[in-house]
Amino acid sequence: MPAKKAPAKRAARKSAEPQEGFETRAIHAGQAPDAATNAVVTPIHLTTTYAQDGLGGHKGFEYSRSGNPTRQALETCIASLEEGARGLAFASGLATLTTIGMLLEKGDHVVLEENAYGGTVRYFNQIAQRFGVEATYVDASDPANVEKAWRRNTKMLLAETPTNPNLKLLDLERLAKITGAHDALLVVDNTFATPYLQQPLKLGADVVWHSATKYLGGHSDVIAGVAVAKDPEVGDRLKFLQNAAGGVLGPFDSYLVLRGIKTLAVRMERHSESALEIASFLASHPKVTLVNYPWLEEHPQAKLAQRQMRLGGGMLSFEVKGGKAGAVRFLKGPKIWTLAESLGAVESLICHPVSMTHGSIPKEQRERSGVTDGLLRLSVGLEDVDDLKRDLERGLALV
Ligand code: P1T
Repeated sequence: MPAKKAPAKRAARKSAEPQEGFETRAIHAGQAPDAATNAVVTPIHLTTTYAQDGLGGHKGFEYSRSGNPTRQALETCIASLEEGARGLAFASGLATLTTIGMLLEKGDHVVLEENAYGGTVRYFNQIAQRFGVEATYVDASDPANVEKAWRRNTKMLLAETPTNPNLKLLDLERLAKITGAHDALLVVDNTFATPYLQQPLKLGADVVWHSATKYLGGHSDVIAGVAVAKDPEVGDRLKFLQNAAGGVLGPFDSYLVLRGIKTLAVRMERHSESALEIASFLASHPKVTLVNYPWLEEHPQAKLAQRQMRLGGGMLSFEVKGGKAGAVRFLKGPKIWTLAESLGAVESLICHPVSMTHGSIPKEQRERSGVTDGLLRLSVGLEDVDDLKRDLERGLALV
């Protein structure tokens, strides 16, 4: 009957349209001009509450913990960039992780990549354990280690790739086969790569999350986190937890992350270009003993990097002669690079993971995962790359 066929035709035409490109979605997804004023920039809705049209009557928003239009714009945008069913924004990267952790129940077991951000490890070592969730840490770059650690009650595999701070890669397609076979969730921290360089959901992950404090925000001026679920059902469970546990991102901070995301693609191109140049410079320097950067040909997982990522990203780590003493001498040299925690913004930062970002991990666990006393981590910013190299040379001259 014609009346029934017409909608099917329309649907077919619609789905044949190509998806808009990443850069277009970064600028427009969830950010149509404001319905009330036609403002092109998404307004910052500071309201906590919304007028109701009588009992039970509201137009999508009732209280800003449950939903806020500025936060919703960010959540829609990040869901589009990661190509998942639902995006959610939280007060920090770790608030995102703890909310994802609430998908677990007492008696559950998780497997974690051992070379992960120190705060992720601390959460499972010191908090989740108190609620009856046990964690086993493995080198997940070899999927056989994940299989070995698997138990009857394992419900989640937490991956981070590239890892912080050793820039190790995990093969997400292979890990997704393992979690798929066991009906468990593959959760990926995509902070270092960003959706511009890597899309874990397309490689089989169930949930992807970020410290949006880093590249998504991009300017060292906001603490934030986001998660995207591939599947609407998992998205609904996370949405419930976001509201019930309450670690939401505020409207002004949501605006800052939205604004950062608009330039994500061009920033990641330049971060990656400069980081590759700096990694090559360090790799050929006589005072440097190790460089970890996935886009270097000599990186042991260079092939996987090229399959899984678009470019190498802006993070690298390295060691100089003399171990920790050498690193301490090096740190006295640079003037442009700032010694500071965090990463992923316009300015270049150096970090000594053992005394900063990974200080809360027990020494033995830290060393097993390659976080040595002499390791230095660089977040390559957007300054002139020749200035950055000259500045590193100032430190290397002191080693
Ligand atoms: O700091 P917060 O927004 O809560 O995000 C935590 C976090 C999660 N995942 C990764 C990969 C991270 O690097 C971080 C935070 N990292 C630093 C502060 C740092 O200097 O490594």
